[in-house]
Amino acid sequence: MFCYQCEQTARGVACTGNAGVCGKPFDVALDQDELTGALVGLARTCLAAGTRSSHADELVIRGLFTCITNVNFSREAVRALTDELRAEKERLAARAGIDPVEDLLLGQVWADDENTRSLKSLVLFGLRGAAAYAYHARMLGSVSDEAQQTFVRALAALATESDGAALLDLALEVGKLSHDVMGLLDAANTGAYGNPEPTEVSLKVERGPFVVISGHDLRDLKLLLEQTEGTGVSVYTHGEMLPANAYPGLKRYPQLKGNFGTAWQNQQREFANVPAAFLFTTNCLMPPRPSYADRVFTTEVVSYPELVHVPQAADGTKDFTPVIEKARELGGYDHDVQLTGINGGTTVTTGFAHGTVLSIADKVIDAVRAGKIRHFFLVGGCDGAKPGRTYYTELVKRIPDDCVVLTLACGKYRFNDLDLGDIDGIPRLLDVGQCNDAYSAVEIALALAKAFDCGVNELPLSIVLSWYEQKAVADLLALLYLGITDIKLGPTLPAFVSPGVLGTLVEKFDLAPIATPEEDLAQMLA
Ligand code: FS2
Ligand code: SF4
Repeated sequence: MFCYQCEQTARGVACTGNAGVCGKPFDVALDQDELTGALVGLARTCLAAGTRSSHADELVIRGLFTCITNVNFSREAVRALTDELRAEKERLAARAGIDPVEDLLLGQVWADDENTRSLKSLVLFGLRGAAAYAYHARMLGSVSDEAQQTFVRALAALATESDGAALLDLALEVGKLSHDVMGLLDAANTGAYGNPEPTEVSLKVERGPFVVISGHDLRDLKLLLEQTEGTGVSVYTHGEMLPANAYPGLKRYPQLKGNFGTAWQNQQREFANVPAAFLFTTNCLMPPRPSYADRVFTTEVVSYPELVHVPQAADGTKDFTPVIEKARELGGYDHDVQLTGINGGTTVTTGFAHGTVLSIADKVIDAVRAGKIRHFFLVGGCDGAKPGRTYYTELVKRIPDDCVVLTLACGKYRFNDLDLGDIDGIPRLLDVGQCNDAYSAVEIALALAKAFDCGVNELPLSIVLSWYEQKAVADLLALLYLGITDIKLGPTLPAFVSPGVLGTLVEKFDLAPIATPEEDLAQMLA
C-alpha cells in the first residue's frame, strides 16, 4: 500500500506495509486506489460521451468521500462501490456508442515525478474533501451542476494532465469548488434547520439511556431526533456534530442534551465501557476497542467490518431502531455524570456562524474602530494525536485580551472550554461551526473587509490552520483560491507537498509552517 493523504502518515512520509497509522489495512488501501482509478475512468468516459447521469454524479461524490481518512475500512463496501461505478461507466459508454475509457492505475500517480505527484495529490485530496461537503448538501436535496462538472473534469485530469502550471491552476479550481460546495451546504443546512444561534452546550451526561452521534451530517441527527422523540433515550453530539446544538430546528428537541467527549483522536479512551450506543455519520472513526465495539453503528459512507451499518432506504428514510434499542439495552448511567473539556470546563458555547456574527456586525465594527478589538485570529481545523498540537492551546491562551478568536472544526476541542470572556459583550471565543463552516468564516471576513473598505488580506486578521485529513486540504485550497495570503499551517506540513510545490505556495501565497506560539503571535500582531 501507499497512502500519504493525512497528517499522521507514517514517519511523516507515507503509510506502506500492512496497515496505515489510522488502522486502514493494506488491502482496503489498495481497493480504495482501485476505486479512485475507477472514478477517473468514469469521469473520462463522461467527458468522452459528452454527458453525465445523475447516478454517475452521485457515485462520484460517494466514491471520493469513501476514501477520506477514517471513513471506510470495509473491503466489501469499497469493492461493491467500485463495481457500481464500473457498471455505470459501461452503461454511459454504451448509451453514447463509444468505448468506455479505461480506469487509471493509481500506482502511476504515486510513481510520477515528485512535483507532478504532489500537485495531483493536492487535486485529488482536495476533491475528496469537497466531495464530503457535496455529499451532505446532496442529502438535503442540494446539488450543483457546475460543481459536478468540476469534479468530473478534475478527476479526468489526474490521468491526462501533467503540466505543472495547469495542475496548480486545477488545484485552485478545486479550491473554488470547495468554496462553492461549502456555500451550497451552508444554504442547505440553514435552509433546513435555521440559522445557528449562540448556544451554551452542557458536557454533563444525564442518567438514563443515550446515543452519542458523531460526524458532520445534520440530517442524520435530525432523523435520530425524530426517532428518539418520547422514547426516554437522550442524544449527545460528539466531535464535529457539536455545532448542531445551535440550529433551531435541531435544538428544539428536548432529548438533545449536550455534547459527549472531545475530539476524534480521544474516542478509544473516552468510549471505553460507556453504556451507550455510538453512531458515526462520517469521519473520524477509529478502529473500535473490544470494550465498546458491540455498540458502535455506522451509516452513510462510513463502514467498518463487523459493525452494524444503518442503510438509507430508497425513499430516503433510515431506521435507527437498532441504535436506539442498543442504547436502551445498555441503559446509560444510573446517575448524572459531569464530563469536562480538555481544560476542565463543564460547558462549551457554539453557534457563531455568519448569520449571528453579521447580525452584530455594527457592534464588532464599532469595537474595532474604538480600538477595543485589536486583532482577529481564525484558529481552525482538525485535531489529531501529535504532541505538537499543544501549539494551538498555547497560542489561544496567549492571545491578548483585546483580540477575538474565531474557531471551527474539531481542533477547537483543545481550547473551547476555556472562558476567554468578552469585549463589550462580544465573546472573545466564537465557534463558527464545523470544518465546512469555513464558508461562514470567509463570509464574516468578507463582510468585515467590505465595512473597512479593504481586502481580506488588509484586515487585522490572522489565520492559523491545523490540518489532519482531506477536508482541511479542501478548506486550505478554498482560502488560496480566494487569494488569502499569510496562512500558517501546522502541526506539520503535508507529506504530499513536495519542496518544489511548497516553494510555489510560499512564493504565491506566503503560506508558512507554524513556528512557536510566541514567535507566531509576535509576528501576527506586528
Ligand atoms: Fe475533525 Fe475528523 Fe471536520 Fe475532520 S472530526 S479531523 O473529519 O472533518 O475535522
Ligand atoms: Fe496513513 Fe493517513 Fe493514509 Fe491512514 S489515511 S493510511 S494514516 S496516510
